Formats: sequence, C-alpha cells, structure tokens
Amino acid sequence: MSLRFDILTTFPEMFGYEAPSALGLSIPARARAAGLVEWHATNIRDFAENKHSKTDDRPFGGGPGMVMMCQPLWDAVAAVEARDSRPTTRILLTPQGVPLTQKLVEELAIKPRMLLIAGHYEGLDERVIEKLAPMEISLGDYVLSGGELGAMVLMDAIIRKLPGALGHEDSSEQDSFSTRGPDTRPLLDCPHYTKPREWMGMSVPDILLSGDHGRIAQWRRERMLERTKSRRPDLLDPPKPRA
Ligand code: 9D3
Repeated sequence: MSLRFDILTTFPEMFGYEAPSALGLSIPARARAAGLVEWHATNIRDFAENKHSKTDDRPFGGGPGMVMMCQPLWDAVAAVEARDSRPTTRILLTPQGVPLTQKLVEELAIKPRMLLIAGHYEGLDERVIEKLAPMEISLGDYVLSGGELGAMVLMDAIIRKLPGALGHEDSSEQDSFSTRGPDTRPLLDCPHYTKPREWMGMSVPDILLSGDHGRIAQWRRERMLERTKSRRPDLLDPPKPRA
C-alpha cells in the first residue's frame, strides 16, 4: 500500500496537487502519479467550533503573536486520523524540534502514514502538543514564516526515498549525505561536467574524457574528500560524544 501524508494547516492551498505547489512537479509528482504516495491537506480552521472559526488567540501572560488553540487542532487530528485505518506517525514542524537529517528521513521513509502539523503562529498551546505527543522536527536554525514549507521539504525528502520514485534505482544511494566514506561518514559530491568539452575557454578535466573508469572513480573520490575538507570540515570530524 502506498504512503499517505495528511497535512494539517491553515493554508491547505500551499499543498495543491498541481503547480504552483512545489510537490506538483518533478519527483513528487511522478511518485504520486505512479501511486507510490498520496497527500491530503486539511484546513484546521474547518474544525474550529467558535463563532468566527478562529484557530488562534492571544497568549496568556501577554507578549507578541498568537497561539494556536487546542480544540480546533485536536478535533482536526481525530477527524483526519479516522479517514484511514493505518495509524499515523504524528510530526509537528517547529523551530523547537530535532534538526532534520538524512538519517531521520530514511527512518521515516519506511512508515506507512504520517500526519504533519504545520503552525503559522508563535506556536501551539503546549497542552495540545502534550496530548498529541508528536515527533517535533525543525528544518534548521533559521526562521520560517510557518511550518508548511518545512512539511514540504520533509515530504520531498521522504518521497524520493520510496522504492520506484527515482528513474534509476541507485541514484538515491549515491546522494551526498548518504554517500559513505570508508569510515561510513557522508561526503559532499564531486564536480560534474557535460557537453560541450570547451565552454568560454574552460575545458573539462582530461581524466573524465580518458575512458579509464578506475582512474575516474579515484579522481571523483579525491574531489569529494577535498571539497568536504574545505567546505564542510564538520562532516569529517570524529563524531562528538553524546552529551
Ligand atoms: C520569537 C520566537 N520565534 C521562534 C524563532 C517564533 C516563531 C517564529 C517562526 C515561531 C514559529 C515560526 C514559524 N516556523 C516554523 O513553524 C518552523 C520552522 C522554522 O521557523 N525554522 C526551522 N524549521 C521550522 S519547522 C517549522
């Protein structure tokens, strides 16, 4: 059975199946057309039981911004989870979450069903987080306007790991960040070239035209190490002892 994502958001239009949604093109669109994945965006607002279908309110204790109320989200989760018999892995996109890594993507890519919660406010009322007990995932240390783009990034990364999602089955194994050195740590990718052989006075490294696949593989490996050393030395550092 195919993977099912449900997204809870106050901006469901961001997840449209056709362009301009980022998921309406490229690999996610192909995977969906092939029946490998489906996604359904649901408006949390449809579940608000107050007069103006409000989903947020001012924070107790004062301060800027709005806080997402418990009731609409709680009822939205219950309704959406009942639409399919498979249990969901609940995920909240939040700056307070664990940073998304390829390792986490690969762990999630084997789940049958995920419920992604994207907030667009200062945050959710802590009590509904406690009750829902979702995994909390962050995209990294910068500020987004809301969790929706985070949800799409996560979905994209997961979808391309599904068996059959890529044209050639080995290409996701070759990714930067799943490419393993002899010591099992990931390396950055090497440079790539295509036609023409000469462009604006710049030529392609001779070795790539040599036909010697052994030496080409060795050259690529060296470039990967060199780039990783200069751009991402952190990837070559010995793993830090856990706190
Ligand atoms: C004043 C504190 N702000 C936190 C840095 C408030 C705040 C800003 C932006 C709370 C939420 C948001 C919206 N961001 C997300 O929902 C979000 C996010 C992000 O901002 N950065 C990285 N990953 C993520 S996942 C969801």
